[in-house]
Amino acid sequence: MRTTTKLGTATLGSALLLTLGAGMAQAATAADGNTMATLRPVALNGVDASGTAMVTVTGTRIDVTMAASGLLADSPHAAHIHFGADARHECPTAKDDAKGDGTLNTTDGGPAYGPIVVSLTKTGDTSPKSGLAVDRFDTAPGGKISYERGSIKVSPEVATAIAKGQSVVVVHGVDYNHDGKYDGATKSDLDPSLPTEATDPAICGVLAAAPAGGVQTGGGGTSAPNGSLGLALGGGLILTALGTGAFAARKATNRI
Ligand SMILES: [Cu+2]
Repeated sequence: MRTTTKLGTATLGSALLLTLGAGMAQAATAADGNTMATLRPVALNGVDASGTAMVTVTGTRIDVTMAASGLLADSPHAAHIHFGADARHECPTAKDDAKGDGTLNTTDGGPAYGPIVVSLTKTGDTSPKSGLAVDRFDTAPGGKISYERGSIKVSPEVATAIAKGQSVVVVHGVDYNHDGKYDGATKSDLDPSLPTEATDPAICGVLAAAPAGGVQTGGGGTSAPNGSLGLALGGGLILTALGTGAFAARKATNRI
């Protein structure tokens, strides 16, 4: 009886140690990487804007740079990283117009990109709670956003999702009637005190995982026009094929 109990305890202890060990190894290596998104107009919403975003993941810390132009000038543009485990990890298409009114609001976009996981505020909190903190987002002087923020803490799950290329950057704020401000009778699906123009998605891009050094391949940096995406992705794929040995070496280094 006593022997059985001892054996049971020892077995449980070993299993626990193994589980802990595996978890720690995963936390140290799983969530590092560079990602890049080309931001394009969201389907149906008639925005003539574009941009790029880059996110570097280091453990559970992310560093973000984003540039965009063509947005409604001098108006707050909520911007987020979105991710949902059961989302498609994509930008929405015209088929996502569930309400059938000819535009895509944030609810329509949900199945494609999931809920907010990081609020790209300029100051203060960056959690989903700040998703509509309109006084802390970039106001796009001249229609342009030039955003840079480092050391944003995220959960291990979010860090891993971003590094794996499953997250999506969305910049919100659409001036449907081109009158230079957010207005109109339709209220936001997120906050009925705001017009839907203030929160509808304007530009969007999937943060694709890039091999180290692959981000520069397009040659355009943060001002890369839309047309260079194919080149950037193509170059990245070639780099991936060529870089398998280098990647293995880098992985080995990471264990030290
Ligand atoms: Cu968003």
